[in-house]
Amino acid sequence: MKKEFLDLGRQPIANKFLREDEFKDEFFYNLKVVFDDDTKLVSLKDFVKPELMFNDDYVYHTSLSVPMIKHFKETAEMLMKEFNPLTVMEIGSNDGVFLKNWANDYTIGVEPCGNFAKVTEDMGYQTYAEFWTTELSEKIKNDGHVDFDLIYAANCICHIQDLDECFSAIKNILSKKGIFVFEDPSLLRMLERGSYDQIYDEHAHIFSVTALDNILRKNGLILFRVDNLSVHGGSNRIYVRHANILTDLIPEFVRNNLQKEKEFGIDKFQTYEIFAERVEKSKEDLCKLLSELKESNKKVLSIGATSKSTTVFNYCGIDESLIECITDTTPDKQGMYSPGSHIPVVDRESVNLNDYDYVFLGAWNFKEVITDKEKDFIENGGKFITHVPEVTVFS
Ligand code: DWN
Repeated sequence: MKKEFLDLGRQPIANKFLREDEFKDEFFYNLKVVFDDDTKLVSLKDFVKPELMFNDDYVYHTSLSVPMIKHFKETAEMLMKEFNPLTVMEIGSNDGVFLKNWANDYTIGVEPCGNFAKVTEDMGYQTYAEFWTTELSEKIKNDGHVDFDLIYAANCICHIQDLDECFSAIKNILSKKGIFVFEDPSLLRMLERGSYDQIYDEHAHIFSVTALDNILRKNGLILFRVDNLSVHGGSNRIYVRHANILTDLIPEFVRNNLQKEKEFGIDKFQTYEIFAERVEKSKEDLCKLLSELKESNKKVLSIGATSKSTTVFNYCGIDESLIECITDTTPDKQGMYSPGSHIPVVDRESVNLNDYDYVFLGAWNFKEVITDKEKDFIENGGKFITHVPEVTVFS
C-alpha cells in the first residue's frame, strides 16, 4: 500500500544542464513521493525513464569532488584490509574514483553512462556500459568472470527503480562468502535535517535501514553491518551477504540503527506528513528571504550546481531574478543553464564573490569546504544562505 505524502511539483531532469536553444524542448515530470506501508520504503511515485537521466551526457564527475576522492580511497583501503576480496565489481563506477584503488586484473566496472564507461575502460578496467540487471549479471558470468567477493556501489543502488530485480541480480553473481556493500543517502538524516532536496528524479528511493532490511530479506540476502557516514549530507554504508539461517542473528549495531529509526517513527506515515509540512515551511521561508533581498537590491549567487539545487529552485520557483548565477567546478556544467530554472552556470574563477552580498549554498553538503575556501568573502562582509536544516543566513 503506497501512500503519497509530498508533492515537489513540476521538475526537470536534475542533472540535465542545458543550452539556451534546448529550453523549448525541456522534459518535465511531476515529482511526488510515496511511503510503502508494507516494506516502509520511501520512493518516487512516478519514475523517470533511466535513459533520460543516465546517458552519454551525464555530467556528475565524482573525480571533481576532492572530498569524495579521499572518501573512496579510505573506503577501498578499509574494505581491502577487513575483507581482502580476490574479485571486485563496482556498479555505477562513474569516472573510476573507487575502481582505481584496485588492480585491474581482478576488478570490473558497470556504468550505463557511456562517457564514464569509456574513461574506466581507458584506465584498463573492463567496464560494461549497461544498466544493472539479472541479464547483465548472466552476461558477465558467460564472459568468464567468477562470482565476486566484493560488489560495491556508491550513490547508485537508490537510483535503481526495481529493487527486487537489482538484488536478485546481485545474489546471482555474489560469491558464497562474498559481500555486497553499498552507500546511499540516509532517510533518517534527510528527515532529521529537512533536506528534502535529496529527492529528485535519480533518487528513485531514499533508503532507511528498516526498509532495506525488509527488502533484502525478501531477496535471500542479509544486512549484517551499517556504517553511518557524514558524506552527501548523511549516508549509510550497508553490508550485505547471502542469507544463512545458521548465522542470521542481527548484530547489535544493525539493531541499534533499526531501533533509532523506529524511535524516530520511520515506520509511521504520520512522520512523513509532518516532514511535508516542514518542507512547505522551508519553501515559504526561502522565497520570502530571497524576495526581500531582491527588494533591497542585494545580489545573490549560488555555489554548487547540484541535483539537489534543481529540486529547490524548481519547487520554490527560484530563477535568475532571485539568484543571478551559479558557480560550479565541473567544466561540463559551466556555460550551461540550470535545469528548469535556467540560471546561468559559470566557472567560480570567472566571478568576483565580493561583487555579491549573499551566497546560497547549493552544495550545502560541502558547507565546511566551501566556507573555508571563501573566507575572504565573509571577511568582506558577505553572508551565506542555507536551507538545511532551516532557512538561515550566516557568516
Ligand atoms: O547520487 C548522486 C550524487 C553522488 O551526486 C547523484 N544522483 C548526483 C550527484 O548529486 P549532487 O549534484 O547533488 O552532488 P554533489 O556532490 O553535492 O555536487 C556538488 C557540486 O558542487 C558538483 O557539481 C561540484 C560542485 N562544487 C563546487 O562547485 N565547489 C563542489 C565543491 C566542493 C566546491 O567547492
